[in-house]
Amino acid sequence: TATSAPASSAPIKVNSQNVRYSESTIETDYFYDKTIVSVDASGSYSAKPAKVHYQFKTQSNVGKVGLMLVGWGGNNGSTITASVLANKHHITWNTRKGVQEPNYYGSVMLASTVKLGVTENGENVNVPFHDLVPMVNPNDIVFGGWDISSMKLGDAMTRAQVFPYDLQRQLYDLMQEHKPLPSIYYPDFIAANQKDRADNVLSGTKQEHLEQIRKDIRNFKATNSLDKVIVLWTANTERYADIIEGVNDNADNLLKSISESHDEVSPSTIFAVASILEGSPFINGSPQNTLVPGVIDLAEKHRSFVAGDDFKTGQTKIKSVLTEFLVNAGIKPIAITSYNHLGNNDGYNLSAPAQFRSKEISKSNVVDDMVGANQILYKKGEHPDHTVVIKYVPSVGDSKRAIDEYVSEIFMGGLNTISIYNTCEDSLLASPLILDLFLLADLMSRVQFRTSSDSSKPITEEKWEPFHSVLSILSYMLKAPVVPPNAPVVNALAKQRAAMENILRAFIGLPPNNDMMLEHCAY
Ligand code: NAI
Ligand code: DG6
Repeated sequence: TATSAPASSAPIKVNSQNVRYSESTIETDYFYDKTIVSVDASGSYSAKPAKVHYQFKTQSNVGKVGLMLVGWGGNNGSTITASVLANKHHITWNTRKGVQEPNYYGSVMLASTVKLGVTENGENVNVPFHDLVPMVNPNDIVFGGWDISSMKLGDAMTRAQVFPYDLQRQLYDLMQEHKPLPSIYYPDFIAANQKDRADNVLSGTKQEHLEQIRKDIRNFKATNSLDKVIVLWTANTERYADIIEGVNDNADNLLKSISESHDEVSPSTIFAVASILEGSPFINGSPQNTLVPGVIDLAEKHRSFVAGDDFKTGQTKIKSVLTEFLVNAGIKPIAITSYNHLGNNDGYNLSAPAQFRSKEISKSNVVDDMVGANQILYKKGEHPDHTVVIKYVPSVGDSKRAIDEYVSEIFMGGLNTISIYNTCEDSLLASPLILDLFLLADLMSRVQFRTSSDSSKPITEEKWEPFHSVLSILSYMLKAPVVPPNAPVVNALAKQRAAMENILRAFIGLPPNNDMMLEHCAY
């Protein structure tokens, strides 16, 4: 069958004594450069360059990987499944402008490139991002998942009203072969207006729910002969769970609370716990605090992977670019006012105050790192005014409208106002992020490292370690990145992309990319 595989360059082989290839692994010696700074009593800085020796080992055999979506029958869930099927079967469709080909636009891994290096003549050589290291071909992903709505995926795609009719028509039968598994429904956590959808729900206690979800993951893995399953929450936004001492503050208390069906344990937290216990990476694409301290603690204990929160699609992505530009240009944003309205089921759910509040929180802290890094423009603790408004307007459907105003203080007390109006199909921005999150989570579960604090001495540590359970490398795709304890949160988009790029380069023994272009500085 013809497929629309993501564009690929020739395989990349690194010629270096620091890189060793075997049939199933890529092993590298890597020297991580950093600058250690200390401040003395008089406030003077002392900066000292330092090198840390790492060894990375990447499993190059990707195996067969499944993706289980919670909220499979929603707009994002049905759209990403349909898109991969369209690419896999190379389904084209007629539009008023002509024939449209399927593609993976909007996925950093599948539709963007990175500079691999330069030719002898100093010309840049760019390669597809996903060619840096072995990654799953998206067309090979096996999809599964759960939904509180029993609708089969063909009908769910029709309900979503995202794709044009000619594409829906061709995908319908393929999609209709899939039906979401029954899911966990605690009405207190999502908007009351979702009640009519909930016709596919598990009965029983929270402990029984946990066991059923674990069983579903195991069955899915066995039935499809998978090497790994990744679970991703793209179900409705829940209200925040209260963090209560003795309830969800550590792993043991959380497991006990589940066994007692405690009210503050949300459906998404049960999915996270089930995934951790099954060794499946879990990603939270919604804003609520699914990854309560007890979940992080459990993931650390099981050396399982988690990431979150909330897909970063349009408005916030622009915010994390524009604010970085303004602040790094020495311009001081003093007010960021963001409105958006949308008419899909996500918007309907967010029209309830508790669910809106979760989204308001995840959308509100997205410029903190940029503001906090410039002590010339902002005093300690000072922030621009930041307002977030979301309204439900059914008639616009999935076509979200975002309106933003940035007011900044410029030279000598002047003011600069930038206004942005952005229209986009919400699910077509979010769905490719699901692939990026999946691809990177899978990759990170195939990498191990060991290190020494003194690069002048050989690494004596025998044992290979996985990365920390909280995958902050996924931050580029997430509005409110959860990071390992004590790690700083980075929201600035360019930094997040550079981190992804340079970490992947490290896995194949290449230095971080920079644009110094020293090869062009001589006459
Ligand atoms: P949607 O409302 O179309 O789909 C959500 C699906 O989840 C529905 O089919 C619903 O029946 C199901 N569901 C609700 N509770 C469930 C549970 N406990 N278990 C299983 N299924 C459950 O929403 P959409 O547009 O797909 O968005 C999904 C999530 O992604 C929302 O939380 C949204 O805020 C978040 N998000 C979406 C973005 C976008 O651009 N589309 C961007 C950022 C985040
Ligand atoms: C209204 O804000 C609906 C939301 O689910 C957004 O579409 C989503 O959070 C995307 O937000 P942003 O800021 O990344 O465009």
